[in-house]
Amino acid sequence: MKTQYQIRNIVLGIAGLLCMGCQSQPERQELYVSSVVFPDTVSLEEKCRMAAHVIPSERQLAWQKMEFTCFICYGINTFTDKEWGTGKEDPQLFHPTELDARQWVRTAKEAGMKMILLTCKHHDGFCLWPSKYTDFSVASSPWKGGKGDLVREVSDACREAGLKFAVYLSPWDMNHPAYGTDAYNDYFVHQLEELLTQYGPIAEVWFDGACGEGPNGKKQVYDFERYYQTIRRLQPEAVIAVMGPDVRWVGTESGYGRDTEWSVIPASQKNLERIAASSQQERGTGTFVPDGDAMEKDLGSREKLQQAQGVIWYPSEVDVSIRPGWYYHASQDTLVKTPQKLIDIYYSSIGKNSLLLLNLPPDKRGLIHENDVQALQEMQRILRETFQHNLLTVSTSQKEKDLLTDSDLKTYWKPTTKEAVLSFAFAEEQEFDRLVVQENITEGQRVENFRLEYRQDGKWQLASEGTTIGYKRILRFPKVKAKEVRLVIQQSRDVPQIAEAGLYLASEEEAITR
Ligand code: FUL
Repeated sequence: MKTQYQIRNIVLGIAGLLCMGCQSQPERQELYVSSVVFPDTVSLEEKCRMAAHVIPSERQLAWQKMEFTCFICYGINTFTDKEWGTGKEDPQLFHPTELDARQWVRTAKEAGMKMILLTCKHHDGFCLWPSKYTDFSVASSPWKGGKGDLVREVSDACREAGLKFAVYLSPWDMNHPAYGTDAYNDYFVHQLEELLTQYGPIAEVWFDGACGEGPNGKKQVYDFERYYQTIRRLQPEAVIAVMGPDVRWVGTESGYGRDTEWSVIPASQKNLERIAASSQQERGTGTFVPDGDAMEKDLGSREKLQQAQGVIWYPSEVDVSIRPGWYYHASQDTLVKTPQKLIDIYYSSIGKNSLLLLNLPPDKRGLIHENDVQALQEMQRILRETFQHNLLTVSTSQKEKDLLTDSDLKTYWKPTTKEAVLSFAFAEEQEFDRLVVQENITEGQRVENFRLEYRQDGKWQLASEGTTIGYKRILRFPKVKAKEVRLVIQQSRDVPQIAEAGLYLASEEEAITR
């Protein structure tokens, strides 16, 4: 197995031209799209170097760049006031009176979210579109006289507003009589086919990890490989999340990601075999079925690499609800997360190399409740104020400033060694308490330890420090005032490529300092 590399040798001649900090000689580098299997005898240093050259697939990169996305949990549970249904509900219960998908999309868009993921079918099996393959759907409900199609309304509203659309289809189905038999896998694939062919481009397909019993008391063996093939065939640009090969569940529903978050993590022997077998058509991602413990604190450290026989690009998604529950409950109207809490979550997810998938559950009317809208608007207003002015744009370090503040991952600062110092000077003292930094992940994730220092009384002082950076890392620290600052890369798996950086002074309304 270990002889089959998914290596793409790429001559990065142009890299030297793109970046003023780079070595000027064209450099030959190996990049491994999505995964690499380590050779039999290889040192830890070499494993680290190889892991630092694993890069995301195009679909994973496009997904990561969205940063902030919206989850909509809506369905029969909304009307029964439950979190999980039974599959025995009367479809007549589904009866929104003022449903407005455009209000959902507007709310998400104004908050800066780039995609909406809709629970097209939850564990109860009730479908929000009129599926040909079951009556347990909106077609049997009084909503729009049984003529409604919520998947259509949400996907149309997304397209109109320029947001991406994504589908959550629960493999667990408490309603379908075939659940627990092979015939259910056919049913599930048929439903996927409906969703993936009738509603335009799909950016993400989300498979929940929950797997319980169906109506006949049996559990289902899901044919994930067949599901993945169906998605790749019909929507090749869609990432497959959670119980899928492209996007990893962060391991908690709290909204708080890891301080050290590697997008490159070891793959099990079984998955390495699958990857090796599927490398031709799928660059290694076609049949990777998640099987590790997503909740472990450490997933990708050097210690983990030491044990590993191969690694995969498998970035983290943080899913969390704006309320205690995933579904709307009137009793939780006063328990909507505050703007400050949402901002804390923002820093702890997007600010820690994860994508944030924030759930906004519409109510029985079919609207996102006023309290939720208000909390979200406030969150966005405060964050906008914090990040309106990148102080590095007024630094006198012209070369670095141009590379690091152009919002382009592919122009980056690259030193000649793994440990390096990036300095900035200001004409006058500046006050700041937030650092944003991004690696050029199009050539891999590399940084293992870094510090932000500022000069005071002729001495360098620590402002803050972190471990991984990855796509994006934001550090919060008590306000400092200085004319000189420097980013010190203390440890890296290969020569780092710092694509973007920013120093900011937080809005006082964040009311959080660390
Ligand atoms: C969980 C489910 O069981 C919840 O109901 C919800 O859908 C959440 C996003 O994932 O596994």
